[in-house]
Amino acid sequence: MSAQNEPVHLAFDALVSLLQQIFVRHGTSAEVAETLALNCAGAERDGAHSHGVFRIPGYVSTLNSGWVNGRAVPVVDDVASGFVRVDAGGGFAQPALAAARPLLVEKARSAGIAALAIHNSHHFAALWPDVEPFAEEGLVALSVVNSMTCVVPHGADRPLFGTNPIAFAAPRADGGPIVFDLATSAIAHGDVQIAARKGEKLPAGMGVDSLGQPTQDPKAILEGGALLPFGGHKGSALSMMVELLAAALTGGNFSFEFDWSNHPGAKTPWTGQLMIVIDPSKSAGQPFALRSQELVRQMHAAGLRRLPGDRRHREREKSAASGIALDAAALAQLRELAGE
Ligand code: NDP
Ligand code: PYC
Repeated sequence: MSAQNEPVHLAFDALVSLLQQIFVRHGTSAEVAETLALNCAGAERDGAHSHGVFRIPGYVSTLNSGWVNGRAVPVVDDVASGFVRVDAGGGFAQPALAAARPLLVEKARSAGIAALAIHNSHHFAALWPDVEPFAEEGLVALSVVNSMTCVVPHGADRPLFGTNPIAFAAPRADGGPIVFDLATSAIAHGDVQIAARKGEKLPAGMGVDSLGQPTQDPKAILEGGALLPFGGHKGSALSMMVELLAAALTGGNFSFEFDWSNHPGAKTPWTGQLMIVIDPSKSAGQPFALRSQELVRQMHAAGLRRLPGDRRHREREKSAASGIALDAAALAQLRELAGE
């Protein structure tokens, strides 16, 4: 390994503060910088590399392009007993979620279920950080967000859908919440970019080239090609559902509806996000957290070694013990972007 790429270990707080500096320097408010820095550093800490510091140059080029409003103040609307709407003002989705969160939780706890519809928002991050905290306070949360056209619907000829992730979190009695977060494309766009950068081939079945022919070359996918949904018609149906819930239901753009061509450097999809939060204390029978624990127990008894989220939490523990490992070149780039 070259000295340039030797890992440097950084404390979580140090990484957050470096990222905050970058966001503020490139035009966000202090509040937005804090929210995005915590999100991105949390992804890096958990080994969610496709949405960790790898994304920072994309955030910066987007902010510099004027495509996103880094100082937007979200407007929260209490529209019904179980429904909250937020206009993110052309800013990021995470500050909009933060602004609406107290009202959303209050509604979920009183009605048993509540939905949050965010529109006019940009989501450029992993989705699990949006749902996991709800489960940590005993609630069940499901969220979907759409992105940018790069996925060919199953049976179609050209890309239309985004990579459209679905994230879910539920409490359990004995241990951290059960969390999964997955793109409905066969692979996240971020991972294709990382493979292209490393010169690695992709597994078969992830995407097609500009002629619609199957390819394992990430560059062919990025340069005029497209991704496929995971699981054929099944993933495609889920991706369609995400477009409906995250865009049609919220008032946001479908993945194919925005045009960023006048903003060179823009990378963040301008779409929408839906969050559904359920208070399981309203359900019948044994407490939900005991039932979810029983399910996990049976899965382990059936031979399962790895639950979704296990790898991330192991990475989190490693980062807490020895710091977040960044390669020296990536850290140097962050310092430069921070103006250090
Ligand atoms: P992965 O395929 O890596 O993982 C999907 C889920 O499956 C995770 O919860 C993961 O847990 C779990 N998992 C993976 N392998 C196993 C296994 N062998 N056994 C059990 N569980 C497993 O994620 P994707 O590539 O689909 O998505 C990556 C990220 O990209 C997500 O965070 C997603 O939100 C983000 N994304 C964001 C978009 C946006 O518009 N903002 C668009 C598309 C994607 P673990 O994490 O513990 O490995
Ligand atoms: O990795 O597919 C992706 C993605 C799209 C927008 C943010 N991440």
